[in-house]
Amino acid sequence: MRVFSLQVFSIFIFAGIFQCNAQARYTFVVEETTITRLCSNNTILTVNGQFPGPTLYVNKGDTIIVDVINKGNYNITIHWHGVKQPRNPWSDGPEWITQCPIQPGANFTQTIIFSTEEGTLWWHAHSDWARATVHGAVVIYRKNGTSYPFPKPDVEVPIILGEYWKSNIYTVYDQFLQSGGDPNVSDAYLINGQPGDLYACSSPGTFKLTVDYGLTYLLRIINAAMQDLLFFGVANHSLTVVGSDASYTKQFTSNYITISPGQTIDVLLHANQTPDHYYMAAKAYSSTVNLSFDNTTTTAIIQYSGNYTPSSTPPLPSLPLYNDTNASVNFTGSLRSLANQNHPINVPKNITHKFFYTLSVNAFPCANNSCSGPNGTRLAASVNNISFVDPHVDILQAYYNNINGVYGTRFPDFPPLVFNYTATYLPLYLEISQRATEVRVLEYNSTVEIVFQGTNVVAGADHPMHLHGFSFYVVGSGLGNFNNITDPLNYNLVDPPLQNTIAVPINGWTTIRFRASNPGVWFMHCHLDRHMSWGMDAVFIVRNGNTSNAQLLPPPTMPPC
Ligand SMILES: *[C@@H]1O[C@H](CO)[C@@H](O)[C@H](O)[C@H]1NC(C)=O
Ligand SMILES: *[C@@H]1O[C@H](CO)[C@@H](O)[C@H](O)[C@H]1NC(C)=O
Ligand SMILES: *[C@@H]1O[C@H](CO)[C@@H](O)[C@H](O)[C@H]1NC(C)=O
Ligand SMILES: *[C@@H]1O[C@H](CO)[C@@H](O)[C@H](O)[C@H]1NC(C)=O
Ligand SMILES: *[C@@H]1O[C@H](CO)[C@@H](O)[C@H](O)[C@H]1NC(C)=O
Ligand SMILES: *[C@@H]1O[C@H](CO)[C@@H](O)[C@H](O)[C@H]1NC(C)=O
Ligand SMILES: *[C@@H]1O[C@H](CO)[C@@H](O)[C@H](O)[C@H]1NC(C)=O
Ligand SMILES: *[C@@H]1O[C@H](CO)[C@@H](O)[C@H](O)[C@H]1NC(C)=O
Ligand SMILES: *[C@@H]1O[C@H](CO)[C@@H](O)[C@H](O)[C@H]1NC(C)=O
Ligand SMILES: *[C@@H]1O[C@H](CO)[C@@H](O)[C@H](O)[C@H]1NC(C)=O
Ligand SMILES: *[C@@H]1O[C@H](CO)[C@@H](O)[C@H](O)[C@H]1NC(C)=O
Ligand SMILES: *[C@@H]1O[C@H](CO)[C@@H](O)[C@H](O)[C@H]1NC(C)=O
Ligand SMILES: [Cu+2]
Repeated sequence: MRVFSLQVFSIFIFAGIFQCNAQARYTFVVEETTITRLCSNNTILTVNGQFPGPTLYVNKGDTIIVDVINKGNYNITIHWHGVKQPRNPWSDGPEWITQCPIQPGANFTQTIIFSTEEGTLWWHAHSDWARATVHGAVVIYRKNGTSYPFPKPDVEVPIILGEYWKSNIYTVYDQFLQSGGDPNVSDAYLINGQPGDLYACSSPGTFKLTVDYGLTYLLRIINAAMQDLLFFGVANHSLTVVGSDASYTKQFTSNYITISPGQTIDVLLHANQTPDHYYMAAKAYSSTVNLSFDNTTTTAIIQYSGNYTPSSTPPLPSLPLYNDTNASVNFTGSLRSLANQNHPINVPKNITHKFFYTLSVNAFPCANNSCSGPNGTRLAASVNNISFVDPHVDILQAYYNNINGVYGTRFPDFPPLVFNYTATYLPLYLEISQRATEVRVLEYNSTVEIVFQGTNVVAGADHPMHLHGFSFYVVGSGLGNFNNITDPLNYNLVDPPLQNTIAVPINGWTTIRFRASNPGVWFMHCHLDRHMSWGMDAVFIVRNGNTSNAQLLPPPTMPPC
């Protein structure tokens, strides 16, 4: 299948001034493609036949158009992860939240409005589990005339960490829904679409980055995995962190990074070691008790150019143990905004809405204990004990057109029951949640603080929480129960990181703040796909403000429900 991406140059007349605006237009053809990995053929959904999909290169503040054409056999939607899309939820992408899916044979023209983002983001499917293979990088360059807040790297490379099943992802997904248990663990992790040398039959195609001694490489790392936080590192090289989620950070150096599904981390790698070949590697961080997980390691190669005799096998980085929560929390807690004159921060201080959201895995009784969850139960997940149920008409359309009966507006600000959230043993009645489609309506410009509290109901886990439509400041986090007297005293209001995804630590808490200055319907969910599918989701409706630039843009032609 040939693919064309074309540039359309248009002239706008704006406020009496002629502006020559280069508005790029791209075509994303979603289609089935057969690939061979781990010695077996597999038919997967791809964009433009590429896996991972095409990288989008834009400049800060651009608006681009993407024609998404569904030539596959499944419903699809595309989400631009971390792109705030001011006033334009129409093109955000989560199915049943802002649109009905693009059905096979149909198409949808999406407008992607970039604003303050600068650095690395990504795009991915937001329909069932199609994002396993339908994803790609988004590189957002700084505006012309500005410079990086670090020495300009010589070369820039997207590094997409993926998670792969040898079987069709829809088979895995259907079985997961039907059984009521945890999904089958994946067969491999991937770096730029390849598992690497530590798996059988994988060497052909292993990603290799050839480096020149003395140069600096900007690795734009994206965690596109479905179910796991990952540790990543490069043998013998330290990594200098400079950004996360398309926002710059204070620089710090580490031998490894922890990266959540949904998150991006930009690091500088200085090619300053003895010329040789070295592995970069990623593997899971998984600390949930008794949860099986894919404990394999994916690798790619950093190869110095020049004439030398390389060591017989490349050395591997030493990464933290799979259950090393301190290593995970320590890395994530080290992220700090630049918070300087060129990159100021704007943390809301006058909070109008304080929410406390518990994040739990749940378990429902199942007839004859015949489901595959613990003790024959059916697993679920919830926020404030509500397991979100997808409606059959999208919430944005229902809100915009005043369609009744699609959703309720009673999402609770506090959990219905107060208990020791992180106790080792909890009574079984806490395992049942309420299934509902509830949203929280916010007035324009509300200032929101959310304390996410992970619970040990059924089993504690890390929850990478992702908010659409906004970036938020992460002002605090800790292990155990949040203490509403003492913990706020330690909030960082000076240089908190600005993220769109943040891992709430296992049996711990995280506090975020944002200003609801983007009207629309915005999804918030755990970015572990099993938790999202089980209902660890919430929706904000932000109403229009009074001024015209605080109101929703008119809808484009949306896919029919
Ligand atoms: C994969 O498909 C190719 C082309 O159809 C075929 O030649 C090859 O034998 C298949 N490999 C496996 C492992 O099934
Ligand atoms: C998109 O769908 C519309 C309506 O079915 C159709 O008229 C149009 O040709 C399609 N465009 C493409 C590029 O497939
Ligand atoms: C940036 O500006 C320089 C000098 O003004 C110009 O040569 C270059 O083409 C510009 N680059 C882009 C991407 O606009
Ligand atoms: C990883 O998986 C292998 C094979 O199933 C098993 O032997 C090993 O104990 C596992 N390691 C961890 C840390 O779970
Ligand atoms: C992590 O796993 C190792 C090996 O499986 C075990 O010895 C250790 O006690 C575990 N650490 C924690 C904090 O659970
Ligand atoms: C991370 O660990 C280092 C070394 O133990 C320590 O100095 C630092 O304070 C820790 N940072 C966080 C955020 O926990
Ligand atoms: C805080 O915000 C509220 C609501 O917008 C406003 O009425 C109040 O004056 C603000 N307080 C301060 C100290 O800014
Ligand atoms: C909550 O449970 C944890 C873990 O069992 C325990 O350490 C803590 O003391 C308990 N807190 C309260 C207030 O009971
Ligand atoms: C929203 O709040 C910001 C910051 O206080 C203020 O500058 C802006 O005017 C407000 N917008 C509206 C429409 O109230
Ligand atoms: C399974 O049953 C045992 C024994 O009643 C109980 O201790 C355990 O908490 C149950 N697990 C779940 C997840 O319900
Ligand atoms: C603070 O936490 C305590 C104990 O969980 C609870 O009783 C109280 O209502 C909380 N206060 C606020 C303002 O949330
Ligand atoms: C696909 O989308 C259509 C239109 O919204 C919907 O009616 C149908 O149920 C969807 N199919 C699946 C499997 O979700
Ligand atoms: Cu989760």
